[in-house]
Amino acid sequence: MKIVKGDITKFRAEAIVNAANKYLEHGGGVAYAIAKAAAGDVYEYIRISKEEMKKQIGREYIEHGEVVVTPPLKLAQNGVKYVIHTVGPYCGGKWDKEKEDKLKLAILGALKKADELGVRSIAFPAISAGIYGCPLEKVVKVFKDTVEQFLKEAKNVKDVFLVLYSETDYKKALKVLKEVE
Ligand code: AR6
Repeated sequence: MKIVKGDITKFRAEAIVNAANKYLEHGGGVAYAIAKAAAGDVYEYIRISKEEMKKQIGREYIEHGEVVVTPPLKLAQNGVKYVIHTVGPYCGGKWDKEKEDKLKLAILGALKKADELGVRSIAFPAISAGIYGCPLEKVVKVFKDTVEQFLKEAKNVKDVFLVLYSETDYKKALKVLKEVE
């Protein structure tokens, strides 16, 4: 697992993960950025996402751990084959075991789907660490633990990246890794 600084919409990986909400509305944050970069028109990507959710899940919302896959459209130019939408917990600054379990499910759901699709490289944003207000340090720690455990049994996924958007978050994330190693 590698931590990198950058914009996930410019990142080269076979799959990129979206930190979505349960309705796949892509109204802000990284979700908006991915929808815009993929389709140009955000509403068009929301429409595609909802249509795929109906087909793949059979409902108009997803639970933590459930994921929806959408085509990369313009992101194909970065080598992206799939966008995998997952929903993390809402924290609002609070953190407890329940949030941790929901975050684990969200990360694992995306990893398992990628593996099933034959993906070798996958990039994640810091799920729930933005608008959903979970502490970045906790998110990074859960991410590292979940990925390491998953990679022991993965068939196809080899490279997992955590893409941090701001310099501050990137530095914080590196510090967490140093502390736990
Ligand atoms: N590349 C990488 N990371 C980014 C980018 C980018 N282009 N843009 C933002 N981030 P957030 P959440 C970081 O709020 O907390 C949306 O409206 C950002 O700095 O996108 O899971 C959804 O539709 C932060 O560290 O996701 C949901 O309603 C991380 O991505 C809600 O927000 C996640 O921030 C989900 O909230």
